[in-house]
Amino acid sequence: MNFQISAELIEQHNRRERPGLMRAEASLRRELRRRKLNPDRVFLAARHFVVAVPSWGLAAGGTRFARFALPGEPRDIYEKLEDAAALHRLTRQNPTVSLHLPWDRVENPAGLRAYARRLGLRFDAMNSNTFQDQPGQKLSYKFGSLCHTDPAVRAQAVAHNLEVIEIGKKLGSRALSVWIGDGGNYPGQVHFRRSFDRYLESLGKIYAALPRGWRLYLEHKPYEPAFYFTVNADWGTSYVAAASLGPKALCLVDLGHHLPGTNVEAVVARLIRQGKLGGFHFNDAQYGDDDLSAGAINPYRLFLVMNELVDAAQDPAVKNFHPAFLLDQSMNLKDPIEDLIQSTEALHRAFIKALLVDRAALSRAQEKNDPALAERALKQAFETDVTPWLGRVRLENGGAIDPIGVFRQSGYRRAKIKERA
Ligand SMILES: [Mn+2]
Repeated sequence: MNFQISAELIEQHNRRERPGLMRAEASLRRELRRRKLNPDRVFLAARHFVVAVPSWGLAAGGTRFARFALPGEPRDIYEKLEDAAALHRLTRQNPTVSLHLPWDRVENPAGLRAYARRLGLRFDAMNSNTFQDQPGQKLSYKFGSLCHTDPAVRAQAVAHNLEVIEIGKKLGSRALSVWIGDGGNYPGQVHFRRSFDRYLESLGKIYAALPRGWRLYLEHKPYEPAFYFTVNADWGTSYVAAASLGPKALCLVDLGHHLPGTNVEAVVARLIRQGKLGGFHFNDAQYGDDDLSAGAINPYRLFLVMNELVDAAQDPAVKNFHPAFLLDQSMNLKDPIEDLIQSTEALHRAFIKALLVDRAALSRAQEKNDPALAERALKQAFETDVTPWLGRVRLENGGAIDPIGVFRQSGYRRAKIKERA
């Protein structure tokens, strides 16, 4: 029997933390009533918050420069699910895992699905990988994959995506995320229009193979690995591709995939307006695709994104709005489980704060061209300390009030270092 974090330890911790939490929560509820908000309604919405975990976020990351060994890290997808289950025991907010093929070798999808079910987990979107070569691969992706000039390379990349869909079907997944590194480093290297034609043609074949009820997420990124020109570099390109493919194709917004200064929340609003927002890869960044913990650098930006989502969810005019939430980060320094706890908490915090925005006051200020009062409506919500509800929601759902405290005391990583030696 592999080591697990016990329900007794969580309960023991929660008993100790509970009185202080309840006092803090009562004071938060009083403050919200004073602002004429209904605390019960906000709490109910806050309770249902969940976010999927990326399988690659459970082991040591750091793909750009170097990887440092993480003692006790999972060695295969089964051990990654074991760690995801430990995370979910603590938060009760991470019930699904997103796989990345072929990084995750899935030889027996039915067996893996049963194993996940026993751990209380399900599978989220599948991720294909045609941005690097795999051992034994016939044709190279050095000069591209879905957009390659050679039809044989494109066919190989399409076939990989179809295989990922097939495995995803057996795992109970309902979506495929496609990010490609196709592009070029030098002016003249790639024909802009024709490479995009090839992108659409290849995606069309993948789209045609989507099972009923599936969605195709297109993820854009401005640069890296292609520095001069990237085929799907921005939300506009991504939108054009999704719109020309059809209703099952949607745009995925990775918070780190924007040039410095981009107004990401406005990008989100634009995609919502077009009925094309598929979901998110949440993380934070100082420069580019840094893949840091969500909200680590700029929690206000995260709040402003959540604000757009809450605003859209409450607007009856908005259609086709079911954004998927996935974390996408690469752990280099922190323990991955602690990092994912912190990101989940940062998202939950931003989401609850967005629920506190006085939308009537904000709307009035906007109509009257009153930037001071409009900003105040946002800042009042953002500056409210909703910490008591983070713990309270976890407690209500059977998780830990202080997940990192329990994780440290459990000795989980120490046990895994021994088991996985
Ligand atoms: Mn991503």
